[in-house]
Parts: sequence; C-alpha cells; structure tokens
Amino acid sequence: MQSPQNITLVSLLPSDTPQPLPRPLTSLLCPPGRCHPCGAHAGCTRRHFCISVLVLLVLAAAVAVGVALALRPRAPGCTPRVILVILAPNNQTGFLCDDRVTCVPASWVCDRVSNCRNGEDEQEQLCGDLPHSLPGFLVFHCSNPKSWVYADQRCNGMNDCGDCSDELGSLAACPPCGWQWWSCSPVHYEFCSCIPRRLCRDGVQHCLGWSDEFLCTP
Ligand SMILES: [Ca+2]
Ligand SMILES: [Ca+2]
Repeated sequence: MQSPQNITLVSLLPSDTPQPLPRPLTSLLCPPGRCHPCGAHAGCTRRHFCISVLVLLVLAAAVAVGVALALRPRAPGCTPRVILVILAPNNQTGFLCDDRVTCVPASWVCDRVSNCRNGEDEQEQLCGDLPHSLPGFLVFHCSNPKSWVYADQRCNGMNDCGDCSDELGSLAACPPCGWQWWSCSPVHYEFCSCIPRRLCRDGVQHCLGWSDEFLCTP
C-alpha cells in the first residue's frame, strides 16, 4: 500500500484519461504563452527564471513586513512607556501593563491599588522613590520645584499643584476650557481658570464676576 506521501494528483485521475505531466515550477514563472520547461524553448531563459524568482522574493518580503506591522500589539489611548512620549508629548499618557493591552491612567500608578493583572503598576521598582522612580512621562513638575503631580492631572481643570501651575501658564500649556467648562476667574481654590459647567446657575457664586450665574448656561 502506498504511503500518503506518495499519492499524487495524477494517480487519482481515471486510468483512461491522458496523464498530464506535472509542469515544472520554472515553466510557471516564465512569461505566459512563451515558455515551456526552461532551457527547452528559445523564449524562456535562465534570466527570466532568475528575475521572476527575485520579484517573488521581494513581494513575499513586503507581505511579511506588512503582516508583522498589522499584528503588532497596541493599546488604544495608552501611551507606550517610552516611544510615543517623544512623538506626542501632549497626548494623554498612561502606564501600559505587561499584557500590552491594559492602560492604567498615570494617577493610578503607585496608588496602592493593583490595576494591572500582576500588579506591575505597584511594583517596588516603580514606586520605591517617588517621583524619581517613575518614568518621566507620568510626572508633571509644578512651578514649585518641591511639588509634582501625575501627568493626567495637568490640564484637568483642577488645581492639583496648589498654585495652578498645572493649569495655567507656559509650563502646563493647556488648551482653552472645553465645552463642559465655563471660563472665568474662580472664587474657589480648587479651580484655576474654568469651572465645571454643571455649577452654572446653581444659585452659588463660583466666578468672581458672577458670570456663572448670569451668563453661563449649564
Ligand atoms: Ca494602581
Ligand atoms: Ca490639575
């Protein structure tokens, strides 16, 4: 009995059917209508064969690179620990867990709550000497050299530095108030240049000029 490796397409055809000989690979690579087994026809040369193989190798390499790039793991919305900070310093930053999928907001790192599956966000190497042990992109240094906040506390509307340097000035470089905020000079310490729009017309003064009660619409 034949082993499976010895079974060919030719042997499966009816016995009275003319048995076509398998075409050599080289004949498939030559220009259509011009060639038969290379070397046996004037239109098919070794040069054709080599050029065809070279083209196939280049195409295969291009496809392999494309597939590798498409399959590269990526976590949407999370800044990988080093590379994207250079490319997009104003992008929202986070800590990428070892699973390469879970993105932990900067202020959740070293907060004594494990947010990565294996607790990478709370490891001693990362949290042993705050803020120096943290990657630089997770930290924002306030104008007071002794103060720092997490990167996601910059431009979040709240006075986290205590002197509003995380919300105002060239150090923070924040965009204007978003649509959920109302721009004014707040009377409360917790805000800097915007107040949440939900505080408008609530019967309580939040802006120095009372614009939150007379101009702002929730
Ligand atoms: Ca945490
Ligand atoms: Ca802030």
